[in-house]
Amino acid sequence: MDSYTERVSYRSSRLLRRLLLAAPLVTIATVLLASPTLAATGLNPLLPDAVSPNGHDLYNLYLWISLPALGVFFLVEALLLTIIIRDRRRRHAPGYRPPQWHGSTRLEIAWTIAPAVILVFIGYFSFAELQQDFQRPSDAVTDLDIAVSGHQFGWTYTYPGDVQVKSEGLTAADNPLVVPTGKLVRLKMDSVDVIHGFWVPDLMGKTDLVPGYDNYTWFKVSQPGEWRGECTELCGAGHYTMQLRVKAVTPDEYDDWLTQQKAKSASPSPSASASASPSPSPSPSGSAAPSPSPSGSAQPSASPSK
Ligand SMILES: [Cu+2]
Repeated sequence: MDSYTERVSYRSSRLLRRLLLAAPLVTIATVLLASPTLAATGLNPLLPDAVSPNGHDLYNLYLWISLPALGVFFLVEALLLTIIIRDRRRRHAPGYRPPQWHGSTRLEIAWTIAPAVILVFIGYFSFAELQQDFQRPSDAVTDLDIAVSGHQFGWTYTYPGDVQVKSEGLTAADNPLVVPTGKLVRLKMDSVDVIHGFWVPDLMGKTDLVPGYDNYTWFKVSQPGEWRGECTELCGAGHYTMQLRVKAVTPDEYDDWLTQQKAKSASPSPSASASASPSPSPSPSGSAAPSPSPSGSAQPSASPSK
């Protein structure tokens, strides 16, 4: 390699190194800048907003886990930078050969035990918190029971009085799960086909919807608003369409809304309305509304008789 080529390749590798160094910084800056905008839409790329007790406990858990994680990060980075800067080639004579040694029993024992202790600490608190998230609170404290049923690809919410709301495909924004603020809401979850996952990060941890098995989760939203979520189990080609919206309104608004929904289902409109009628009258839309009968699990694509 002549000296010109050497110079050019040295320069381009320096440029490459600078770009590689800049990339993570630019990414972090972008996420930080976009964070408030995204949070306003109910989607927070950093930490969820935590507007329910479960959400709040999960938020605290994130913070507690972040402490050892940040500690380890800064320790490792500091050691790495020290070695890179202190032992860089330019600081030594040409042909310098560093001392050759390996093995340090004390160090190796320390860096085996320390991470194990940290992981036990994280595991203990995570497990305790997640157990709480799945605990079915006693009926005495539950204000409202809503059944959530998942299917490929959408959600059916059944409210007291058999009022059903269907959120099909990408219609989550139009058909949110409506809940009253300040009330303890218990969700009973199941699925009619494959395993789905219900997750609204601001409100609760993930809960799976398993066919033939009822899972429970609960939450209490402290303020009116709308929060987004997603199905968190890869459940098929339309998985990405299984978006979620939870809308919290004041108890009075909730009562009005429920009355409206009841009236709607009592007089089914001829148009294919998004809210399914609980009566067995034939639905004008092709999708079979899950009726309470066992045959309700029939889903157009899954039914061979169709
Ligand atoms: Cu799903």
